[in-house]
Amino acid sequence: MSTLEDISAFLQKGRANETKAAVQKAIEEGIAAKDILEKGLMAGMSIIGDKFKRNEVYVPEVLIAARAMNTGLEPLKPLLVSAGVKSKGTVIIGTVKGDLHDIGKNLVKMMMEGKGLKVIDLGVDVSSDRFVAAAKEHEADIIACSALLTTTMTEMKNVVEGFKAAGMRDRITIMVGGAPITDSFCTSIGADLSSPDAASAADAAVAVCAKSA
Ligand code: B1M
Repeated sequence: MSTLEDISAFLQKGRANETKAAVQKAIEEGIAAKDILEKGLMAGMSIIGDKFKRNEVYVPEVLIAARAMNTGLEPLKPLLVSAGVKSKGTVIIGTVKGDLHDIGKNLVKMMMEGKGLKVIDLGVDVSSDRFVAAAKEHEADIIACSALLTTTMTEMKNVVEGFKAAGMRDRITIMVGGAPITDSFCTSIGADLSSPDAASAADAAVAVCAKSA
């Protein structure tokens, strides 16, 4: 197996230290940072994402693979910056006000990062005002709102209204997701798109950023 294949395989097994060591080996072999990222780390994460979509792996496997990805990224980050690999776009993510569920939101964040997006995570219990302020500060392309409760999903409408009130609605794509969220709910509150799972959300976010590039 090549070193890039090793990186992908270790990441899929969630073996963080081996992933990092393989990344270091690839750097020493002179493999370009962009290739280590795309053909090693992101290739492995993409396989995990597809398996997750098909229910062939579950949340724990995805979480440990994501942890391996983050560990593997450590030696690569300075090289990526100096090599000028640009992020594909900026996403502000958070679980809406009143809602403390963050496992799904964290998975969406990890999948998005695995696809090369810059993700600013506001955490849980995030108000409309905080989404708007963060979007301004980071010049975001996408707002990604997660909700797990039928009592908090309505808060997503406030996020949409918050961007309208700030005069930013036409410049921002608002994505919504979480177990109770449907396409028709998304349409009814005036959000732009909804995704049923983390891997689809990451694919959709990349497509949005590619269109506006
Ligand atoms: Co809560 N809880 N919980 N809970 N909890 C649910 C959601 C519930 C369905 C359980 C039940 O009754 N069967 C129920 C909601 C009922 C409803 O509203 N219809 C419920 C309730 C009622 C509550 C409390 C009110 C309980 C109480 O206190 N009486 C309370 C509310 C607290 C609050 O938020 N204010 C509460 C608390 C908690 C814990 C703190 C104990 C814990 C959360 C811990 C944490 O997140 N750090 C918890 C948990 C763990 C759950 C269950 C068991 C699991 C949720 C989860 O993490 N699933 C859940 C029951 C269940 O789902 N079986 C339940 C795994 C996760 C990977 O899936 O988050 O759906 P999910 O994310 C998916 C997709 O939805 C999607 O991608 C992810 C991966 O593919 N997705 C997006 C998510 N966000 C997305 C965003 C996107 C796109 C896709 O784009 C932006």
